[in-house]
Amino acid sequence: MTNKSKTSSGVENKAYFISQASCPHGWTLEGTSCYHIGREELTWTDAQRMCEHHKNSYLARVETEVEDKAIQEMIRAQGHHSHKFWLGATDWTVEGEWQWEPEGSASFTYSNWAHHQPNDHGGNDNCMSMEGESMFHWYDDNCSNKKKYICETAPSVDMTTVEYLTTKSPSFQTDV
Ligand SMILES: [Ca+2]
Ligand SMILES: [Ca+2]
Ligand SMILES: [Ca+2]
Repeated sequence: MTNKSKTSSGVENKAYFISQASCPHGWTLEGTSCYHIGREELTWTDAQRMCEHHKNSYLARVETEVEDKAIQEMIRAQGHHSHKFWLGATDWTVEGEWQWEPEGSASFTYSNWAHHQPNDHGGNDNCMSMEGESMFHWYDDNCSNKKKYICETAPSVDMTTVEYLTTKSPSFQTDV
């Protein structure tokens, strides 16, 4: 954003507002969120708890294809492409109704399920995982299984205001 004001002496006062998003150390900025790959293998509930304990984050809510691709790219870049990761959705409340947890926190419009998933195998698949060996497609799986996981949190936004005066040369003082 640029804000211009002109004084009669031909001095121009310009102010620029620069906003810069940044993530905590060890987190990766992709688009409008910060992500962290939890490398130890935990149950879904323990993974969600671990995210909450770190930077007040939550298991990743993959709301758009752009976000999905960005997360996949980050996983590949960090060499974890052959692993499985818990994501933040469950159908714990109503079987077959998937939502990002905590319930109602984000709309569930985009999805990237693997073929024949979710299948609620054995009546016990209620948590969502992303599987690197299946081109990062989503599976419903037993929440008690242990997997790596992806945490997501909002970046901190620093606003910097840069202000300076410019003295204009006489030839430019002909503005109406
Ligand atoms: Ca998200
Ligand atoms: Ca289920
Ligand atoms: Ca399944």
